Amino acid sequence: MQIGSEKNAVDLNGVRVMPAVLGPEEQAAIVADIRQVCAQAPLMRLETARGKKMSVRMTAAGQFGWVSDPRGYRYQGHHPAGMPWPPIPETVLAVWRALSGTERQPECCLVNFYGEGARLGLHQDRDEADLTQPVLSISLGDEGLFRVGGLERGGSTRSVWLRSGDVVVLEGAGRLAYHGVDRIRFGSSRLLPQGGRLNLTLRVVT
Ligand code: MD6
Ligand code: FE
Repeated sequence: MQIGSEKNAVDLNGVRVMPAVLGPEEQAAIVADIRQVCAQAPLMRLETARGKKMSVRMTAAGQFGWVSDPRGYRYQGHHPAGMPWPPIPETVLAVWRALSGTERQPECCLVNFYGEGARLGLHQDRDEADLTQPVLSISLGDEGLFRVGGLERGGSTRSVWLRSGDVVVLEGAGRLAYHGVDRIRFGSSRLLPQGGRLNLTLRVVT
């Protein structure tokens, strides 16, 4: 797999945004693999701890998946419907190896699907045991408006449109930055014939 360089990387409050890292063929190969993941471990709309259904649909691959329900949120070793999470596809692992900058392997690939109108509120990724390990995300399909703040809620934020093939890494000073997706431009990409945005986040959990 050919993975592009980081020469156009931009820094957003310590968060590394790398535009156009994956070409059309790499993107299509990852989508095909993620379709298999979703066939084995179906996408679902999780409930937040406050009992509201999220607009983003989620599933996962790897030893752990991230789940949320009225009992709270956590990593767990199986899909809420009972099946094990499928392995992380090799096409996705290749992106991690090329760009994460760590020797450790990801233990979770969280799969987020944004249909029309879906969004993801500002949050920190802090449920992992070793916060010196990066989190890497791959954007596929429709464009999404990614908002990045600082280490506290309520500070100033900056936004960037993430396009299909872009990669974001949260590491170092940016590892605990607040971030979220305000909205997507539904139908802006033809990678997913029915529209929508896929975002994969890879993490070391333990
Ligand atoms: C998204 N991304 O782009 C949501 N988290 O749909 C994330 O929540 C995220 O992009 C950790 C690291 C990178 C990310
Ligand atoms: Fe996140």
